[in-house]
Amino acid sequence: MKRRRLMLVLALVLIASMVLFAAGKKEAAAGDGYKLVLKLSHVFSPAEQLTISMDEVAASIYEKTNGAIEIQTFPQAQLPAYKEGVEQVVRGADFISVEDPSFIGDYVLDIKALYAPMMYQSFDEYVDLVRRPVVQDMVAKAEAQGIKILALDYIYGFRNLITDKVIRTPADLSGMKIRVPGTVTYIDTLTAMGAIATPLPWGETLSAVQQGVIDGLEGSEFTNIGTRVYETRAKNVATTRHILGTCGVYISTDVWAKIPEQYQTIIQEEFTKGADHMVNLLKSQHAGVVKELESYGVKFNDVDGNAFRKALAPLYVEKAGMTPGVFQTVFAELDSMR
Ligand code: X3X
Repeated sequence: MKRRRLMLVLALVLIASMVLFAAGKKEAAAGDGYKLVLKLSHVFSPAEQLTISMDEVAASIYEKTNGAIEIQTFPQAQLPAYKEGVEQVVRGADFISVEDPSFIGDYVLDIKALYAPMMYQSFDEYVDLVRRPVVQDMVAKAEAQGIKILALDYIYGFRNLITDKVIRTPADLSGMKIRVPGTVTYIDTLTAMGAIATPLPWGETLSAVQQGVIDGLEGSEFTNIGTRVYETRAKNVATTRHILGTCGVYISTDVWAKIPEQYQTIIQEEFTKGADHMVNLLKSQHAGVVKELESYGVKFNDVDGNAFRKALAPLYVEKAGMTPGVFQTVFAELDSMR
């Protein structure tokens, strides 16, 4: 008798907890009526992992917030991108800009010590560094400028020279017009390397190569394969690895502050997970992408790394407005990893 009574009580407790859980779920599903639509803009093409990752993160956030946070993604600069995209964030639009950190350099000068040439030997070093105090200080400075940084490590690969002739030394670049994204970091880097840095939006780049307006560009193997650079006359890749191509994810601090905390947590977690997934995926894919590019006639060659490092040395000096010693701090952190 006693046993039966115990079983009955247990069954009742189980039913009650299921009812409460369902009610709670329903409440979460119905939510509090909060709804926010954010437009996310970047310049990458549909076949590139950055685009795929942004779509995956947006879908996951939508699902985990029961539709409360809807991120509409716009690739290939369909919406304001590059500098103009970051300006939308600073203006407080319901907008997420996904650009490399050099586009934040106008607001946080110290970023020039993070997104600088020939700093990193691996993806992992950069992923580790962005979690260290010296970079978190930069993140805090960005927030003071109205830019909430949700991620910095959507890495799309080391950028190499992609040209119509073999490049091994800075002298080989003399007189060559090499396309770069339009920030001081890229312009200064390719100029120091010996080229005529030629800023162009990505959308105009491949036609400019084909028409001979420029002699080449610089980008990663993932860019090369994802946007079919290999179909142009620029079939020589000089493995300078001069910049680690990576994107950050930026939203207005004012917009961020209005988002309920439980949704902020989901958004942050999903963008963090998305970057981690993309880094691991691209690390595993790189060798195969190189082989595929070679099968399309792309030729890779080594370069005189010391000559390029010597040419780039003047760039590691703090410019006016940067925190004194910030380069040394970054170098010390990187040395501690090696
Ligand atoms: O701000 C994001 C990066 O600077 C984009 O670099 P870019 O303009 O060389 O484009 C890379 C391509 O993969 C885009 O499809």
